[in-house]
Amino acid sequence: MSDTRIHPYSGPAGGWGSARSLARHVTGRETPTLEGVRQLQRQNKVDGFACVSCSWAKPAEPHAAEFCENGAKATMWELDTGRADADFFARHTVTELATWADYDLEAQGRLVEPLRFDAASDRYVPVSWSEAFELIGRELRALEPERVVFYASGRASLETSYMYALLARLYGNNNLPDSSNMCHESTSVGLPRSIGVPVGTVLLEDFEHCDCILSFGQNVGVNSPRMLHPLQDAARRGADIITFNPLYERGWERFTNPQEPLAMATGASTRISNAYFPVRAGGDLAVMHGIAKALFALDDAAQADPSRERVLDVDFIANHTNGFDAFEQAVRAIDWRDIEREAGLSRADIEGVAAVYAQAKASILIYGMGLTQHRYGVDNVRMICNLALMRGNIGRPGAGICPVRGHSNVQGQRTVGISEKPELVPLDRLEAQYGFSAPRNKGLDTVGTVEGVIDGSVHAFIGLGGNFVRAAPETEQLEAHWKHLALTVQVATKLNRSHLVCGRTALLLPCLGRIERDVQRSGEQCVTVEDSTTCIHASFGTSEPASDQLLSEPAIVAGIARAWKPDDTRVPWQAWVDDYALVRDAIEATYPDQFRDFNARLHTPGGFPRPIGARERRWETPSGKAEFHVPGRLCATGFEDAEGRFRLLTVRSNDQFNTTVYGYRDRFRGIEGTRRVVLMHEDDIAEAGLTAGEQIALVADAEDGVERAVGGLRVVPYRVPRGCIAAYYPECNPLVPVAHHAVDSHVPAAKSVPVRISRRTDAPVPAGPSPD
Ligand SMILES: Nc1nc2c(c(=O)[nH]1)N[C@H]1C(S)=C(S)[C@@H](COP(=O)(O)OP(=O)(O)OC[C@H]3O[C@@H](n4cnc5c(=O)[nH]c(N)nc54)[C@H](O)[C@@H]3O)O[C@H]1N2
Ligand SMILES: Nc1nc2c(c(=O)[nH]1)N[C@H]1C(S)=C(S)[C@@H](COP(=O)(O)OP(=O)(O)OC[C@H]3O[C@@H](n4cnc5c(=O)[nH]c(N)nc54)[C@H](O)[C@@H]3O)O[C@H]1N2
Ligand SMILES: [Mo]
Repeated sequence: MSDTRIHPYSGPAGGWGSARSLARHVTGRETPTLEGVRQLQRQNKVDGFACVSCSWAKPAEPHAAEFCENGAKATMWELDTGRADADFFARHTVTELATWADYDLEAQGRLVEPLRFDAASDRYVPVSWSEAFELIGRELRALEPERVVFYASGRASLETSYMYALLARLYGNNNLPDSSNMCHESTSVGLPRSIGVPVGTVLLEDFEHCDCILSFGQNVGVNSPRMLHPLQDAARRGADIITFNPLYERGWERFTNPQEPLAMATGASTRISNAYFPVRAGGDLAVMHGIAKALFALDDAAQADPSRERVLDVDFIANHTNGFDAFEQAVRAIDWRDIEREAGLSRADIEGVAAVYAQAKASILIYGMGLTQHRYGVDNVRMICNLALMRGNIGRPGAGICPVRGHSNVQGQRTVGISEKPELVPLDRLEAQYGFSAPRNKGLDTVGTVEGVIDGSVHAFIGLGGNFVRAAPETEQLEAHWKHLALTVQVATKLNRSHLVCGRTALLLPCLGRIERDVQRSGEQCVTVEDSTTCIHASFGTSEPASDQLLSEPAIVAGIARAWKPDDTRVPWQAWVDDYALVRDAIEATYPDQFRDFNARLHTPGGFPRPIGARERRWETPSGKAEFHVPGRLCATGFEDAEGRFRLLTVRSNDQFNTTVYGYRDRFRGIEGTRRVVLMHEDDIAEAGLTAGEQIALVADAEDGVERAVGGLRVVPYRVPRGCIAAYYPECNPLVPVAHHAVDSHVPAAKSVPVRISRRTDAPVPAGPSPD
């Protein structure tokens, strides 16, 4: 392709760049322009739909346009006028489609009728819904329950998710991995151990009261752009915002609010971070230990001078926490030289951050995949908690921990029972409610599923959305073994790679998207989602469905359940499909404290918050206190540095939602026309004897005898710490060994994958425009 362009981007996040990028999507082929624009006005409004992109909080008083560039792209993508219909599938074999790029697959448009894979013709062919359900029911009855996996991507509503989890348990397993297993599971494991809750503690209003924000490993301008509004307000109030990220991500640098005409006209932008530190990938543990160490030193100095206030919140530590002494000893014993080396930052810089944090009255600590997707991602999360606990920054206005979640209802799915961990689900209550004995053994998570497919112990996979094969690690082996599955069922809106690796019986079931009108027997339905700040919102779709053959996700889950056990009366599946309010009543019965008066409170502007113990300084840990934790290490990668070994961080472009590639314009990073790049420090390029623009391969540096390589990547000089390189997800997933995952949480360690650079030319090259 000749239109590859690689050049630095100097604009802010937001601003005209986002307006132009959006205009392209509003006018693109895939877009029903008027309908798209009409729907955008309903996005994230009280009587509208909850955006299908990220899970950032939806304010009680929304902006006139409460959406961002990427939320708008997601809306347009779902309201696509293109159709991947029976004709399309008649024209292309599955083998051919499997060579297409992610972009080209989804760009065909919406899936519009149920399909079955026909091995003889190597094609997807239409099938009726009743036949599809019957096929699935027959297979499920024949399979051993332990061998079947029920995956969920984090978009499905609370109603669907509750039904789906119940189906898996009635069927007989807790094999309920979800996208969270590749994402914030380090949060779900780390936070309960430290502060007794699996979710963040801040509410949107806390941003109005904080005077300091520390952010680690999150890309706000791309992945949660609406969050730039509270950040901009905080910055304008004079709050200190300090960012740690190996890459200079534009959203944390500066922002022009597209909703402010004057700023748009003058090009004025607000600086977001007043200090930005390019930490080494995996170096945050060192940074946070350094901040803690500096806080101890500042506190020592304050103690020596009676006129000064203590830096540590000693009352809070005494009354609310456990394990402080061991933590203090461990931190004081660490040598600054080790901290500087591992962080790749200077002591003076880290002390400067500590001084700001020490003076702040209320601080928010934000983080994302840059902390969770590491071998020691759980330690990262718990170290964030340590910093908050030292200064009592939990459970008071303007302060708290803010993990920025991914999919628009990924947090909510966990809340209503999608979990492979039976101890996190009120099984006794489910048993009483539905008269069955729930399986008690631990189910498979994402890593367990990948391993199980490869070793043959998993026989069937049902996917409620998502693109598991593409999103998971160990791509090549996974795909090779996937074909041996007895049954694969994919519930989806658009065609993706996972649909093209078929089990012996393979079904592709098209569903309504959240923006579409969902009419059932009792009338128009709404669904609910939980945002990053634990607020629950109703979502009403009003757009005309892409096809009259689409079923809603609740109807598909119920259809599978009833086909598996036609005479079962334990669950009123049909009544639930007829009226989703009845599912909400059932959710409330299972979780009475979390979902009190669920149906009545749906319409609360800004959503209604679930009760979160840590917010009230109630610590639901075994000790009844918040726990300090000693990680015992300064580096989160889990591997040693070695000559020629790089830490590969896999990143998202500004033109994608996970494996959904909207286009080839990563505006903020100045990379256009291709995704086949590897971003490298210029000294590393020189030292490796490479030249900018050259195409190379990356090979995984794992000593398990498995060969993993990705080729055809163009070397791009980039501002990234030495020894770290960045490249796109999902193209680089073949490089991630399944065993390279976070301890305890099993999140694939996608932000520090050990790789080497190779000149071999036989490595598989990702589909999509080449960088020549
Ligand atoms: N438009 C859009 N929105 C999205 C998504 C999308 O793909 N597109 N995905 C959604 C989902 S499911 C999720 S989980 C979230 C993901 O949102 P994020 O949490 O922002 O995830 P990433 O973009 O993978 O990477 C986060 C950042 O971590 C940095 N980083 C990498 N390694 C390290 C490290 O060791 N330390 C530090 N401090 N930083 C590091 C990277 O440079 C990057 O800026 O966004 C959600 N929202
Ligand atoms: N190397 C590397 N790997 C990663 C990551 C990384 O940063 N680096 N990030 C990880 C993270 S954070 C996540 S969350 C996972 C994402 O993993 P997944 O959630 O499995 O993947 P998505 O790309 O979000 O799924 C996209 C597909 O969802 C379907 N879809 C869209 N809307 C709907 C809907 O309303 N209903 C249904 N049923 N289907 C729908 C469409 O068919 C679309 O093709 O990837 C993980 N993998
Ligand atoms: Mo995610």
